[in-house]
Amino acid sequence: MTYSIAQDCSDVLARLGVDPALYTGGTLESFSPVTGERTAQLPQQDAAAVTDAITRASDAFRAWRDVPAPRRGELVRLLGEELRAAKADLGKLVSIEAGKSPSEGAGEVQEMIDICDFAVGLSRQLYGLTIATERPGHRMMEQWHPLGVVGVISAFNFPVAVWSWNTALALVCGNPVVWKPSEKTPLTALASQAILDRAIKRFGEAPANLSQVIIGGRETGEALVDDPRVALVSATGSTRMGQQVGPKVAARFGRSILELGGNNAGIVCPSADLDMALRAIAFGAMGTAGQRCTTMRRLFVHDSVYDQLVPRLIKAYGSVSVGNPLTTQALVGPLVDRMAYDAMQAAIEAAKAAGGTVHGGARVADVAPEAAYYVKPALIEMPSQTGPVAEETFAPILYVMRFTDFAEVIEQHNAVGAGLSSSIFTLDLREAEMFLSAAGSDCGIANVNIGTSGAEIGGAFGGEKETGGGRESGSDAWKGYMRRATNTINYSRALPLAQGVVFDI
Ligand code: UN1
Repeated sequence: MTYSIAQDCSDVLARLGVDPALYTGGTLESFSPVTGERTAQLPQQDAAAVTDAITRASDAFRAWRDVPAPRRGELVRLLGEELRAAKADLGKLVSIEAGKSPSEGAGEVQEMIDICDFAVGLSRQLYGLTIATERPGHRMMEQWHPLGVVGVISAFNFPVAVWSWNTALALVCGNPVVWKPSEKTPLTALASQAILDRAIKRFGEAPANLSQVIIGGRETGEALVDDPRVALVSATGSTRMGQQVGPKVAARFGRSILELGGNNAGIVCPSADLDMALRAIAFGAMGTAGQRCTTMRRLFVHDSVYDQLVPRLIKAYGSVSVGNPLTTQALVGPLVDRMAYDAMQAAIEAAKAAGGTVHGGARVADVAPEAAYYVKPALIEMPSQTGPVAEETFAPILYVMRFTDFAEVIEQHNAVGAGLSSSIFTLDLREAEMFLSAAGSDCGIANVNIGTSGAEIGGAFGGEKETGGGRESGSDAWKGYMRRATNTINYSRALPLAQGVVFDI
């Protein structure tokens, strides 16, 4: 029997417990970037269905907010257990649907497990402060309360991890979730929901509709964004998408967490460990076929080490394996679709026109059917930061530039719209600390001697400027999913007013 990706996909979905009615006979066609073949036809929902889902979520909120946070944590602990059991299958589905290598597919599920562990601990640590008051016989404190319905809009490239960052935190914080996944990756969303449903069943005491998935087009996302009952919209995608979502949510005084574009850079200094830098840059720029928001897209190399490092990088680009992530050990899988391929080729042409020297970037046609888009990653030596270098192209293109002056390179580094991730390769303490200082990298993530991608869940994840300013995942990102109440309690028999104001009646 010949291998059929559609068959493989429906076998995995069956093992994950997804109801076939959810992915057959509908109008949303789902394709695997691995072969370009159709894998499913999903029934779609419309804006009215989203409104109904928000109504159900609002009911769930009223019950869930009263469940003690450590009990809510128990549900997330069970979700972590279910994810551990489903890791191989869900990882494979990520490979089928997003084209990731098996290791990266599994890594994405591991990220989901990690955030569950984090959130379980957090469920006993949703601390507020006790604050000294200026009045005798008074106590002042703050409490963190559940916020309300959380709307999650996620992108194709991390189809499930980003949902889990939001959902694990939202659930322990007392909030239900309505999720609109990318239309390119609906199957992993259905699978994640099925996994969570198993945890909810085992938990036994959760209100109905704590988590709902919306399969549908743009109008369903808009319905989430526009509905005032959605207290928080957490949206991952392009800066253009964020420019539309942010003002709409702000206009109704909702909260948003925006995780938008990145144009992440590395800086290689004279003292850098070049072997280490080479490997970090290779993974950062070529891994996941350049389709992480944290992918390294710009590289500044000091003039004194340029000729040692860049020829080796070009060689690595030439020899990196590109191919089917399901049937080969290739490190670089497919681009998500034809549009991504066209955007990559347009950027390469623009870079050439701006004086760039291009290595790689061509289509690799012999590894897959015509409808799949595999490319050799491109390394482009640029005379300066011009043309397409200032823009994020969601494909494996690394623009490489020389520098001589440290202060100037920091300026160049920060002279783009996005501000997500950044890294410096140096053994010089002054350079490293300067890069991490207030006058250094302007990004939400700044690393030393590691690449720009592959952040751990324990840190807050997100970036500044056109990246949108939101923070998800670790550290105190949970505060974005709760509302703070400041409480002052008078246990005296008098009523002193603050600031010494007198008002005797
Ligand atoms: C994304 O590309 O949207 O830091 C998220 C990383 C991953 C998450 C990327 N942990 O590369």
